[in-house]
Amino acid sequence: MLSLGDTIAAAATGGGPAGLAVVRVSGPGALGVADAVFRGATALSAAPTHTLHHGWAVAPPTRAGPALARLEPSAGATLDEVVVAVFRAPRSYTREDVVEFSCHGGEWSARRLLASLLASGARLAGPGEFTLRAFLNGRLDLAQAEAVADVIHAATSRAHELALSQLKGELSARLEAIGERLADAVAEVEARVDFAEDVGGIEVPAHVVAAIEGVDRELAELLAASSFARAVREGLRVPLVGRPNVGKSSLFNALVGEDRAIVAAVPGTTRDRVSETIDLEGIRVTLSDTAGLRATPEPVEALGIARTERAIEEGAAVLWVVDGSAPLCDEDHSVAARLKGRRITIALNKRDRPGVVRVEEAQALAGGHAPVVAVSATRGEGVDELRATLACELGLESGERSLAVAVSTPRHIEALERAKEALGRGITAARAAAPGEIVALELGEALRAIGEVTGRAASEDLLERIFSRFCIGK
Ligand SMILES: Nc1nc2c(ncn2[C@@H]2O[C@H](COP(=O)(O)OP(=O)(O)OP(=O)(O)O)[C@@H](O)[C@H]2O)c(=O)[nH]1
Ligand SMILES: [Mg+2]
Repeated sequence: MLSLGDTIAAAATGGGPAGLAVVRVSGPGALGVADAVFRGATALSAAPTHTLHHGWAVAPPTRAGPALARLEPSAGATLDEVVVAVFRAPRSYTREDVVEFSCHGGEWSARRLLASLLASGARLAGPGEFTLRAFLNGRLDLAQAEAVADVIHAATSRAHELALSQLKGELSARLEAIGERLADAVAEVEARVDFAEDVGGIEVPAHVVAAIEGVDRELAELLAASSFARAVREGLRVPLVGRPNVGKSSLFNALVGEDRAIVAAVPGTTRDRVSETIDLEGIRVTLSDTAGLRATPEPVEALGIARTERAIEEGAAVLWVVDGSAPLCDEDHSVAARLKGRRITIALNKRDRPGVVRVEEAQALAGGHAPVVAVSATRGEGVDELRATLACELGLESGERSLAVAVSTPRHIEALERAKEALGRGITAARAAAPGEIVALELGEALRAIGEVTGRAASEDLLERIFSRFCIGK
């Protein structure tokens, strides 16, 4: 997969109807391949970098056998009117020669253009291969390359902000700085070890231990902020739960602002889980309406309830809907038992009717700590306040929290946790006056783990795993 010698091509845009589509070619043969299909005022191979050329794309002489050739446009047939951008190495996305064809969007133009470029000698790019080349050629480091996919997939403003900051290299710069300090510490310890070889090992001096502890604190800070950053990147799941007929589906519809779930006066209406995404403080929260929790002999309802239980397990928190207009019953208490240990926000519903359940009572039901918001799902009253309370309970309310340098990817979090563990062992060893060799060994491991994030220490295997998750054309 890590071949750089050949020329790759792929559509960089999706296939739907659109004004434009872009087909990208990269590699040493990019200009030649492009010239085989481009008819304009100048040959692209004679064009300077960063120039635009207008012309026509035409089918090249086909290399396919006669059977295939019949299906393809004959040589010289016009494919589309195009604008071509030329980027010469190293001033391009991949640092190779790159040619980008802008053709008309829709089903056919890009597809035929790509087929023609492949027939002229390009190879179809693998998933993420343009970005992989940008990484291998040193234009981006690994964390930045991964941010490309995050920018593309960002579904909220904050997820986008986070991805852009990583793309700009802010996380990388911080980790490089941390890595350098650690490398200095390793070098100092190793120098002393070498010097003292004959004496039989040395202890690590106090100022080096202090430096290592400083790095450890920085990693701790990054990791502490990572769960919020991860929520920003991936979104959170919150199921609406409660006994049947309390108004879960009604409240779900009110929260998503759409009549998505079926509402009926019959208890046990909802069986399948219905999910919808809302934007809460710039973070994607997937709400799901679930089957009301109760003991039931009905097999289909029981299947629905099993799904509810799974949703409770998977959720970052639960929104517990309680009917405030009817006395609490055994079913409410068994719901309470099932929600033990979960983060809960209570919606005390049907506040348009005479209240029977007091706020304190509802709170006591959930163990005393959960916030309670009185709402009327059918009238849409209290729903904004409920949204705000839920955001607060999920720890999302801090609009000012900086995402400038944040670790949000599970791979990065895992690597930095490993780095921190190794550092912890190194610090313990240093404090216990263990020989410098042992401390250096642990520090080296921490350094390697940090290097996995930026790609300084990335194996081919790791790269394959990362880039195979990209789509073709990126
Ligand atoms: N007065 C009043 N009625 C409500 C309110 N919310 C829901 N209801 C009524 O309560 C009944 C049940 O509502 P649903 O939203 O289907 O309740 P559910 O919790 O999803 O019920 P299951 O799916 O059976 O578990 C319906 O008749 C709703 O119109 C409310 O805020 N005020
Ligand atoms: Mg329902």
